[in-house]
Amino acid sequence: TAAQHATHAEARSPEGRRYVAQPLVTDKFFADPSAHVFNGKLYVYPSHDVDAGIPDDDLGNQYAMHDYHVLSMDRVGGPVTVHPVAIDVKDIPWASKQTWAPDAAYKNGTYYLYMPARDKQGVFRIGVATSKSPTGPFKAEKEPIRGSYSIDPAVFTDTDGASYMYFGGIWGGQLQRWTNGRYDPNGGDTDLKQDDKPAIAPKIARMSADMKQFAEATRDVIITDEAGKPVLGGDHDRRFFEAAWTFKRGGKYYFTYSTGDTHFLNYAIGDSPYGPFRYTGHILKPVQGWTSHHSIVEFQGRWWLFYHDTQLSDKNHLRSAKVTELTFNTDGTIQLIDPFKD
Ligand code: FUB
Repeated sequence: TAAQHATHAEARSPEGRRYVAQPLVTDKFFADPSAHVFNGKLYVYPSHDVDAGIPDDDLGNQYAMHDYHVLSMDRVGGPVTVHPVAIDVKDIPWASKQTWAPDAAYKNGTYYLYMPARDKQGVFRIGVATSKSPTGPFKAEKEPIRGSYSIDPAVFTDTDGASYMYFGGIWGGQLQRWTNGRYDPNGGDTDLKQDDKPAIAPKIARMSADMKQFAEATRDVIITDEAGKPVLGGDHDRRFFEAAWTFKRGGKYYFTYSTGDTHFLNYAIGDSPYGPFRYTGHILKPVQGWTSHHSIVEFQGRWWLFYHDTQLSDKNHLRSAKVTELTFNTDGTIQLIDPFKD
């Protein structure tokens, strides 16, 4: 109603600041929104946040999600449809818990949902499920993607039709435990604690023709500084933490990500889907809540940043997806967004 709308527009953060955007959905919590345009309609594949009563810790145990819903809309700012459960962790044979940030892709009449979760041993893996509908229900493969690990899959399809998965996340996402190519349970809870060495790199692998496996060994995605040197582990304002998302514009590849403990969304630009990507700037200043996780999509001639915050709960693990317009400068750089108006 108009009255509710006015209330939202005037809503203020605990610090008394007003928000640039309002939650897309108010009766459920959705985070990590991965937006895609399929058949002229906008679909969002988010995490479905729930309160499991688990206190906050650095490993993210409070993010105890167990199913996914798809959101859809005909235009940004129009009504948002929340579709029924698309898949539940009990229907993912290899997974045990924590269905974290997903992504989706389409190829040859099939929709693919990519889902990170802990396997029965507690190790994060990435699996895929398929459907003939963009909103599911999705049917999971029996095993996770061979060679997959860690969290936050983001599948980018290039203009030549090749698809690539970017993935990884440090701290609770366990990427720091994979530095030798296999899982080291003693590999630490945060990062490598080598602040003067190159930061832990996110990963990329080209997808197989059936979109269900990696077609090659995973490679590091290198983010460089202005001198072309890898960003260092101690550079927490610029180094990769989680939430990879890649898009292409003007012939350039934009690798975007969250810096985690410094709460920025950043972008880095490259000439190939594999990188290297040169750090270029922040996209979004810190939102309310610890995590920041997003997607960027062109829809109906404009560019949109889907992101989340904790406006409705003020709890780190109960987040609301939002959308705001993203503006490019003529040189291809992105105008920094403040999630607050004042
Ligand atoms: O939603 C759970 C985790 O929190 C995601 O996988 C991370 O990117 C962070 O948003």
